[in-house]
Amino acid sequence: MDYLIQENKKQRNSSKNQHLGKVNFWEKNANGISGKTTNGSFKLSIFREDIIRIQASLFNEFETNPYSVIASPQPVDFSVAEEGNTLYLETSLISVQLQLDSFKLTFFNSKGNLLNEDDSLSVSWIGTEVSAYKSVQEGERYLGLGEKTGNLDRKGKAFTNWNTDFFAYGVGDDPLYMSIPFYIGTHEKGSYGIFFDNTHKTVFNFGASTNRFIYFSAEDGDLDYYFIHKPNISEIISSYTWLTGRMQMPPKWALGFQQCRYSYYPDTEVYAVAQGFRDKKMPADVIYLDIHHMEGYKVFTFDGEKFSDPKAMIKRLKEKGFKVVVIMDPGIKTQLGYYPYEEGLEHDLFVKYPDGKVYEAQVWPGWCAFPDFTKEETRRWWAEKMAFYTEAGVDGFWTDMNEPASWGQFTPNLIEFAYDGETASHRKARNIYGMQMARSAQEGSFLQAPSKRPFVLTRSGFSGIQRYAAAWTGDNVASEEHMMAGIRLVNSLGMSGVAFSGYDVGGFAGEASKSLFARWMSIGAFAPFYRAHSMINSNDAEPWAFGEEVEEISRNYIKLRYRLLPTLYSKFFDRCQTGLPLAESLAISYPMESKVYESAFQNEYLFCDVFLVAPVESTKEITKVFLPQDEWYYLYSDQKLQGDQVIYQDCPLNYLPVYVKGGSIFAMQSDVFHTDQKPTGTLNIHVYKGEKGSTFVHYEDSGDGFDYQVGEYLKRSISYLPELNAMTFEKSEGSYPSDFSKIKIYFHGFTSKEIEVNGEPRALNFENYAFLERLTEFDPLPEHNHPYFEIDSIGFVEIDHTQEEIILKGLV
Ligand code: NBV
Repeated sequence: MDYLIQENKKQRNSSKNQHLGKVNFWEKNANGISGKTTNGSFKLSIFREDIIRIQASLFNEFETNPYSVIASPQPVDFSVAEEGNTLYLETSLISVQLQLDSFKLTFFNSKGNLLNEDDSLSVSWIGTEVSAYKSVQEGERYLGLGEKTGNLDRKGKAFTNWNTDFFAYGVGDDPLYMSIPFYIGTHEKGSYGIFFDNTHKTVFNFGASTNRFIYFSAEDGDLDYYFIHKPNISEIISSYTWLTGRMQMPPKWALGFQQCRYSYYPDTEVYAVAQGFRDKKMPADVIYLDIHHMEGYKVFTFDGEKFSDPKAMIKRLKEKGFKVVVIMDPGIKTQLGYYPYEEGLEHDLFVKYPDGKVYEAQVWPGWCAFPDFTKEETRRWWAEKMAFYTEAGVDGFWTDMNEPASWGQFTPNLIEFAYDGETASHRKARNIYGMQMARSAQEGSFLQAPSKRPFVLTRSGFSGIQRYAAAWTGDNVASEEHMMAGIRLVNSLGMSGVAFSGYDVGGFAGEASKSLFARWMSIGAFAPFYRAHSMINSNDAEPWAFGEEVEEISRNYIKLRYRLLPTLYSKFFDRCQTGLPLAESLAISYPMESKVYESAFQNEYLFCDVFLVAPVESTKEITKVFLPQDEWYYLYSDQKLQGDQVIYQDCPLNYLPVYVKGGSIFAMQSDVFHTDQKPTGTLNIHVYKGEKGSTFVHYEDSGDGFDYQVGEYLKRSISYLPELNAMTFEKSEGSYPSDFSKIKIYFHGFTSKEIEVNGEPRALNFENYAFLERLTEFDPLPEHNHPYFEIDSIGFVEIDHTQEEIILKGLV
């Protein structure tokens, strides 16, 4: 042990702030530079032109972080130069200046605009706690940080990352179940992202109780962060997901409506609920088995009284077009004779105290041991055990309580985890535990059903969780403010790499009013993950349990979701390649527009690139909506609205304010009642006149399995080119036989009566068109009637879905 380490050991025990010190030595290496300072070591590694990793430690070696980052440094041209007190490190997109006497880092874009700058305290320690202090740029706003409550702009607030089971959390509470230490800073001079790769408890303080700086800190471990810069926020998110991974294409059924309850039992009730959807002609794809499916809450068991023949039950559900998702909690009852416990003991698979005794805490089954999912053997063992469920026909897995949760909510920090190779205490391992459980569940699904795409839904997670699972926002509450808060949580998760997420529609805890449930069902139709769920001992909460009006509104929006499946599925495929969110906060495309951050408008988002959703409480009849620059069409009537204005919008319960962006294209199909049902052979393409055009890439495949990876897909770019008054359907790519033999194109906002199709003149046909069905007037009093919107006389043309290029001209 050299002098430096001896000295730092002393310092690390002190409670006084210790700065990294001045740079005494540096050298260039293959990916950047590394060196020594008075008090420690540092390294700047270029991962790509747009990503630089910054590491600093009080020791000579840096800690490895094996879980989140899956990318490695790419060969990149960069330059290094020393001039006076400054070291310059430059790629084509980022230039970093390192002040040698103070270890102060400043980041510029390629035009020399300052993006981000350390405060002079730069990198410092108090004991083991490491912090990076950053100056605040003029007008700077902070976005993202994953599953965090509060405002879209995080300015003025501090947040803690410490995965926490938080039943019925309040809309300002922190921390919740999942930690994603990645945020985006944005100001006049540009935007950047910072991912702090440290699984200890971390804090991000964006100016709470101080006006000098913002900072992020970790209880222990290195300062290890990635600085990302690209001109646009969406590109920054894409870069972050290049680093930490992207979701894998889910099975199509996971995009359908899902019904959950804590808990549906016995089997006859599960059938009744599933049959309810079919009888009521409400589309649905998934039904959940919550913890009552187990015997004494023991994972990998079925309660024989409640579910006498699970295999037969699941088979019958499948015949009705339902998939079954089962809950898995990590706690294993410490009961001799219960095989998972005995196997875990035998093969040393549980989390232990430092003296080797198995750690036990209480959860649903009573005293439990906890599988150490940070150990490969444990993940594999769990994956093998999952045969219990797949053999019964289960299709998807729901990992709950994986923070990990236990009664008492206070896990002793000394317990030890394998941390894949370097034993770590609970302080370092807690935040990563849930993600490793989800990983194991995904591996189990691959192992047990290799020809099916896994579907895992997780409550807890960390950066990179998107590779393994979809996420939901835990135990929310049936209230208007929670409905709105959930939207921000999902939008924030989207900015943090987790594209596939949602909230318990209707609210988990408490009772939703009729109107709240109806509104939530309509908003949920525009969420990436669409599931209704509710708490034990609460009223029935299926979409027909709130009376006829709510039932019809719910049916309308679920059906709209299913008709939109060609758009959703295509966009999911796209997001698997780009890592971008499906529900995009307006801050992503309009970061400099201050209206976007106002409390009245901060919940608005773009869904699937084309729909501006302006969520509104169910208690309102009229609401203010901010339409950003661009042109917009009110979805239901085609009323054209100029952007860059605030409008007053009527928002009766049966119409959620949704607008289509001018110039955009989306695709629809006929009604289906679950995703395995084939639509009629007509693909409906909707194109909206606008000054700017767009391209919609229509993607099809069989909806499950992996044949799409060897060419069994169909992909076709459909573009609207306003400058040429034209639309093009490029030649299709791939060998999947399309579900559609005809294309019907609806022209929204155009006045043409005749167009040209591949050079031949074609007169348009006209019809009235409605996105939602008319509600039945249950109340005979006319003043209680529901409004009904129809687009009058919209022009359309039908063409054959040949795989060859198609050109339409004369669109005015
Ligand atoms: O398994 C029961 C519930 C589940 O329904 C919910 O979605 C989870 O977030 N679970 C939490 C445990 C108990 C909650 C009171």
